Amino acid sequence: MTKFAKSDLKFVDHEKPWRYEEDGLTVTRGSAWSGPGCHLGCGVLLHTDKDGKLVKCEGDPENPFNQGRLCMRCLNIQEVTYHEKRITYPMMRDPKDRGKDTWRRVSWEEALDYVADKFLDIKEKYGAESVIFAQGTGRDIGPAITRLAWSYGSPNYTCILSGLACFLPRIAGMALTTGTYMVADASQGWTDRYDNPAYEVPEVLVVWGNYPLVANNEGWYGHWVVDMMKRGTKIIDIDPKVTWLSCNSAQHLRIRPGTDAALALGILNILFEEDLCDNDFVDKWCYGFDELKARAAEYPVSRVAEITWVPEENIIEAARMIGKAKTASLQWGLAVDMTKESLPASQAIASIFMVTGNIDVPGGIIPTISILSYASGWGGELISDEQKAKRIGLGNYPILQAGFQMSQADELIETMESGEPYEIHGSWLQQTNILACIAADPERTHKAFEKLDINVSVDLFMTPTAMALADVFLPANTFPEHDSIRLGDGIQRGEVICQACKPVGESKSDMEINLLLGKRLAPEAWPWETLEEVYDELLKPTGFTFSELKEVAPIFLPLEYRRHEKGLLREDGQLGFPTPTGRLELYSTIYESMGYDPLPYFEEPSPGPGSTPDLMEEYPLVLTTGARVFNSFHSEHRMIERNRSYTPDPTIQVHPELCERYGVDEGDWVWVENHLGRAKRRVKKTPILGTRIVACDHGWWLPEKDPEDLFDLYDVAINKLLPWGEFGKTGFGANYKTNICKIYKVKEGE
Ligand SMILES: Nc1nc2c(c(=O)[nH]1)N[C@H]1C(S)=C(S)[C@@H](COP(=O)(O)OP(=O)(O)OC[C@H]3O[C@@H](n4cnc5c(=O)[nH]c(N)nc54)[C@H](O)[C@@H]3O)O[C@H]1N2
Ligand SMILES: Nc1nc2c(c(=O)[nH]1)N[C@H]1C(S)=C(S)[C@@H](COP(=O)(O)OP(=O)(O)OC[C@H]3O[C@@H](n4cnc5c(=O)[nH]c(N)nc54)[C@H](O)[C@@H]3O)O[C@H]1N2
Ligand code: SF4
Ligand SMILES: [Mo]
Repeated sequence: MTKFAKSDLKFVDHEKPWRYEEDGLTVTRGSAWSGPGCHLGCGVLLHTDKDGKLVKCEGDPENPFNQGRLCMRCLNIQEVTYHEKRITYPMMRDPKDRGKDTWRRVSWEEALDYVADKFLDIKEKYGAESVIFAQGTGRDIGPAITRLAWSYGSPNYTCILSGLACFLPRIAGMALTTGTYMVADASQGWTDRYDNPAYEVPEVLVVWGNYPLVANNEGWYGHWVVDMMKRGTKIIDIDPKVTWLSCNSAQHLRIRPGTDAALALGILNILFEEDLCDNDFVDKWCYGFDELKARAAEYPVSRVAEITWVPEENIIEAARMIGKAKTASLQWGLAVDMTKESLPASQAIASIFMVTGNIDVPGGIIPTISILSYASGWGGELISDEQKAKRIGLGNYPILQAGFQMSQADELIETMESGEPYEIHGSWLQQTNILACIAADPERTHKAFEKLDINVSVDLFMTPTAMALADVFLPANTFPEHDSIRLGDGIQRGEVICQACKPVGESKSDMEINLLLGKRLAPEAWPWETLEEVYDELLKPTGFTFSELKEVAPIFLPLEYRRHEKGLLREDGQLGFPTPTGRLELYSTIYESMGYDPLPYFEEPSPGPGSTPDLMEEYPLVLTTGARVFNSFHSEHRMIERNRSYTPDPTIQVHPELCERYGVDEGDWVWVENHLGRAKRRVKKTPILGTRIVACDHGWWLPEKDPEDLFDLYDVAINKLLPWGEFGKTGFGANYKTNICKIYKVKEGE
């Protein structure tokens, strides 16, 4: 963790206090960095009436990150907060009744006592490792759930995502070779943003496997891309799909899904062949140049064009743009993670920006520093080494030991089924809708969890997951209903979430729920009585109390460029990067010590045209899934009328020529099928993906349908076409975006 004094921290001079009156309403300033709807933290102004009811949510113009901008999920948060389908009190059901709508209302006391008794009983009989604690995408949940798991004694904190294929592969691919995680510098570290004299926009920004305009992923906002374009930045967009951004890019590389590593190695090869590297930077700060050059030589542009479906001239032009730019930066996304060999892909992509000297410079890719790092959890000291060693996947995937705290999800599912090396008996599912969204092969996942003695779901709504599996439902609440914080996680700022309205019904915040259960499971680890005390404790290293932080947030760490030249990146104060060689490792000594290939490589995505030609006869289309849409967050918002109205049905995007070939038309319902399963989709006729690729949205279920049919989940779940167990050699990466399928019309009555 970065060392700093309270006086080092920077903040915005707010004109008004964190809460004030305006036009007969109370305005509460804060952030949305908590569920639902997002995992980011735009600054918000929450307006409540005299009865404490949330009336509207507006963007905070003083917040340097979003500068007043909000997207529809926050603008419409009040429809979520007051939705009639919210579950507002705890409920329980006989475990024999899983899948049946036989819930009964209970008190918090009864629900929490039941969970605590069950968990403590399992711990005594089988060991604490037999209960797993799973979250979905990162929100403010990190500290709450890790402390709960570790204070209870379970090392099995995870998310039920094959190959942990979201963000972690990119973090690992970069952190193991550079010693830190780096982000594109869009001036987000400066409170005065683009106006700061130290900042320069990059000449070129490569947007790779990402659509930030919709996703705003990992706290990196799409509107920044537009801001940078307005200031002169040219875009190289690497995406199979035609989008607004691709149409406004200098180069659009329409890549075949899952071939990003080959493209990156091809670009590297051109940089080497045409002498477009920053030789001085490479000499001083990179390790393994010759080895990488030799590896990249295996990827001549003709071969890369054939693999990636990107024309040779586009690849050459993109490489030259990057190589010749004063500064070139990288904003990458989920598509890099969501292919089996995602780690070498991210290693190859990151190397492009290392050999061109774009690291740690204004507008380039800059090392992140955290105010408080909860990315690695809260309360690691609470769990014994003996218990820690039992984490599923640790033995087989050494990278999990390198600062990553999650269990490997594929191995976990196998463990649940086989009882080897030990039996799993309980689950705690918090902020995650496993069957409808995150898990591969939801039917297999369903069976694996059905075997457990207890499943607990902490959610806002009755989801297919809770309906199918939970014995206890604990009602969480939305960000305007509670206080919370989130600091660090790679982004150099701290935000507070300030309660603005009365909680609906008996709902509670996730941290409060975990505090109440924590007191029952391990009281010595949860000595606090109020949430404010919890947050004061978490904030101690910043020197702020929670109530002080409310006034000044967001807070920023001071930013400097070229920290590697000043000895500011390594614990020992030496110059260079925090890697074993002190340099950016183009050839990874860490991978080598773990027995992995130290250099990046490309492996054909499987299944796919290059790896399973036999399957392509039956399933001739390449299928990518899950590209984000503005109106919903994963499986959320399906019951929120205004949001749902933009995408009323699950869709598949199909080229007009393909429509003709398969005898389908706009609006038709089709089955999307491969060798593993099928799901229903409605045809969206569009040329944006060409004639070899189709795309489906993810996270579908139909809250308007019968709960006992699991809201028709198994008709529409696209993850039925995805297996467990097809993940990368390192334990990271899976094929969520690189699949195959055929399509045919749904018959009447089906
Ligand atoms: N096919 C395919 N599948 C994918 C993807 C893809 O691209 N393609 N993307 C994957 C990725 S990257 C991810 S990260 C996962 C995401 O998977 P999840 O994180 O499981 O997805 P969500 O639908 O956001 O589920 C969150 C659940 O938490 C509830 N919730 C929202 N806010 C709160 C809160 O504050 N407290 C509590 N307790 N509950 C809350 C919501 O109601 C919802 O039921 O999905 C993955 N699934
Ligand atoms: N509105 C909204 N925002 C979200 C989310 C949400 O559900 N809704 N989810 C959040 C989460 S958890 C995440 S992880 C992020 C993800 O957000 P992003 O990183 O943007 O990921 P996607 O939107 O899944 O895909 C981005 C682009 O990759 C392209 N693509 C597909 N396959 C490939 C491929 O193999 N290679 C390349 N180069 N491109 C490919 C798609 O066409 C798409 O345009 O979004 C976050 N933000
Ligand atoms: S990106 Fe959108 S949903 Fe997320 S916090 Fe900002 S406004 Fe809200
Ligand atoms: Mo994600």
